Amino acid sequence: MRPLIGITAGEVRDATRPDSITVQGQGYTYIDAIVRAGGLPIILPITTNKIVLRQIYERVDGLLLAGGNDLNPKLYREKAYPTTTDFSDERDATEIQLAKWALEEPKSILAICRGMQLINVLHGGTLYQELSVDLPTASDHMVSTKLKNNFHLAHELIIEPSSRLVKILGATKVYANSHHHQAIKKLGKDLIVSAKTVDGVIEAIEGTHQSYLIGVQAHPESLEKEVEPRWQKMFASFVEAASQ
Ligand SMILES: [Mn+2]
Repeated sequence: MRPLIGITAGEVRDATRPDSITVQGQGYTYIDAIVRAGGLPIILPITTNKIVLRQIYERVDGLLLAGGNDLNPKLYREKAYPTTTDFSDERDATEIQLAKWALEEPKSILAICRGMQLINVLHGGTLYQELSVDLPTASDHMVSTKLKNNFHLAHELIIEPSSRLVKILGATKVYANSHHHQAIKKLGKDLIVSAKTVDGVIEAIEGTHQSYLIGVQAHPESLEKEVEPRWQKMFASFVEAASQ
């Protein structure tokens, strides 16, 4: 049997229909990347019922913390900027609980975009709420979103030679898209920075312990099929680690 990879759900709202019920779901790209990497993808629902969540958690072999909306800044003891919007306390609470269990056990974790920010906050780190305000020297990290292009190669990541990521990808530089207006400010405890862009923005992190914990700020699940296939190795390494 292939390992079962739980992908956290996002919330999708139909703004044109105020009466519509919020949908839980996740993009095809995450599902397809896990299928290609040899895993069995399953979308984990947002629920505040801890017993239900725990029983779902126990069935999965690996946890993929997906991208999405901003985290509630109260999680890192800050008030929300006007541009920090659309946060969901239910989604935050669900993912924090899943990540805590997976870190304790440990189970393999791959954390993408918002997921990487959540891992950092969970380790006591903080975020720049708005890069254009808090780090004006940085390049535009919303460039791929503005171009409406998930396959856009926005910038090169410079990968730390001693990192796990460099061994996995077999490269010290790799291209990525950029869909984030927030980024890691203070790095959390027991984490290392494994990649940055030339402007100093943290683009990947990993855990210092033996267990598999990798976070990336970009959306490599949109690139791994053909645009930057080196990212396939990261998904494959995650699925492989989850199968152990
Ligand atoms: Mn970026």
